[in-house]
Amino acid sequence: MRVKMILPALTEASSPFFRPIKYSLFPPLGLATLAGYLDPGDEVTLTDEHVQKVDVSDEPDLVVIQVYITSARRAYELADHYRAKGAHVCLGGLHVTSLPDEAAAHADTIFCGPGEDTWPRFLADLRAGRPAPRYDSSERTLAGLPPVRRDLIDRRRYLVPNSIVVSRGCPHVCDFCYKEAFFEGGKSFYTQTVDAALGEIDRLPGRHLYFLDDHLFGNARFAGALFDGMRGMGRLWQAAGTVQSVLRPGLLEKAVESGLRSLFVGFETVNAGNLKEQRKWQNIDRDYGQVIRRLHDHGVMVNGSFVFGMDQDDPSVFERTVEWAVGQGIETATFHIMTPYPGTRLYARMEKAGRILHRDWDRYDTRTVVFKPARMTATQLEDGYWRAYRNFYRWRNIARGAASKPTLRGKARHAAYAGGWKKFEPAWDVVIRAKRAGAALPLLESVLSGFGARPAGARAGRPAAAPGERPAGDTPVTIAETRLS
Ligand code: B12
Ligand code: SF4
Repeated sequence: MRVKMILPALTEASSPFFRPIKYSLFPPLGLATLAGYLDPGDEVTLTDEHVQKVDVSDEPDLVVIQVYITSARRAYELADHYRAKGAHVCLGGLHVTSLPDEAAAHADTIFCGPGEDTWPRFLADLRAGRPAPRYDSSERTLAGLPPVRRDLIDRRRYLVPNSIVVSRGCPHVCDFCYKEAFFEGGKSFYTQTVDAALGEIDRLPGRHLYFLDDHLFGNARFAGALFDGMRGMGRLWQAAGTVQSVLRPGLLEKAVESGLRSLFVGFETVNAGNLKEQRKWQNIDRDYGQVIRRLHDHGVMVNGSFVFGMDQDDPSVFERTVEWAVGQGIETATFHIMTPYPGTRLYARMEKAGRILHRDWDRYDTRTVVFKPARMTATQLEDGYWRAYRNFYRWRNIARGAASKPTLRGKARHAAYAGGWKKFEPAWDVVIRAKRAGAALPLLESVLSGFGARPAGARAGRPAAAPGERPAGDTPVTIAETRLS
């Protein structure tokens, strides 16, 4: 069987004019996972439109497309094209799960939820000549997962070819998050076995890893055993974690010893009221400053994630957030405009209140306002979002953040990491066009490792700061107090 797998891109990512590095970071892991279930005799190709053109002149038997909200329009266009040519077209992924009826109009078969149970079932049905129009996932396990078909990925095109997920979902229930809707009908947080995860890590070449798990630290027992197993492997890794998990005693230390050097942390907002509204319980009353100090004390760089436009935000939120983040010495920040994805509780709430402005999914890209904000205009929100990015990444602010690091090496690492993402975009564009994003990986590794330094917290005999411990005279600041007004 000739199988064509496609990860379509949103318009910006395939633009002939300018391509941000973020679209050349990670390969299409979801599709490479599904490819693992195909037969050895199947002829399979995997095209990631973020980094290569889709050749639509071929005649595959089966077309498999992963649909995100921002790439839905393009996904449907490709699906219609291949259906007209007689291929059996499968659509799955987050957006299909949110709006199955919309997707079904463009597919022979749709898939809701994760694919590990439904996809092998479909393949068996297809080979038996009776494929169903819809499959809903209900059995949630990663046991017996076949090896991810990384051989289908052109590693040179990605800055981070070694992306990996060892769990699915998250134990929390934030209102704006995709995950409750996607995992409906079964478990919404589960992990591989530690041995299987270590086995997959072992198969990855090179040194650097990026865990794309929603919450790698979500099951402390699993995470602790994983980090123990990784110790001594010589890895250098990045991941995402919650405020709460950073404060948990012991786990961060193990992570650092096994190679953690940068963590994406969902702070989300500097307004405490927003956290209650969004049911982000795990962040409420946490000392954000302590989280950052603890990470920095262990030599872990912080990518702070912030969402603008929640109902407690007024036009002062942008400056207050940037000022707080720079003052804390956060190395990189990712800002988002709050975006109600269909299927989430946030969307239902907004829709009921008549606050959804349009359903043009292309613009549900977290940079465009798609709902009516409560305490500012849509223009104020969008302008403020861009201003926050510009201000956070001004050289003056990068220098201020770097100055907060105690050593010269630490200052240089901060400046190189923060500057590297946003100040050299034209250089990234050239590298991407030359299909050589992977060539910059040694540079990333060098910066992450602090140019060869061992992080303070990982040094033998030097106890790392425990949660609750703080330098004398340093006043605790909880999220409620981070308001600068
Ligand atoms: C890595 C990542 C990226 C990477 C690369 C994406 C990639 N190569 O796949 C980059 C940086 C490019 C990116 C960009 C964006 N992203 Co992104 N990203 C992720 C992240 C962190 C991990 C994705 C991943 O690899 N998961 C692991 C694999 C194993 O799972 P999976 O891909 O979901 O695949 C499984 C199932 O979905 C299913 N499945 C998927 N497709 C199909 C098809 C069939 C036929 C079947 C049977 C099953 C199936 O089976 C797979 C195995 O279980 C997710 C968070 C998340 N947990 O999903 C956000 C996430 C997908 N991103 C999101 C967003 C909003 C964006 C951006 C718009 C952000 C922005 N402002 O730029 C852009 C645009 C994306 C686009 N192209 O349209 C949202 C999507 C919301 C939505 N409803 O679509 C998420 C969920 C983050 C969030 N919490 O809000 N992203
Ligand atoms: S902690 Fe993150 S991944 Fe988990 S539900 Fe909240 S937003 Fe989603």
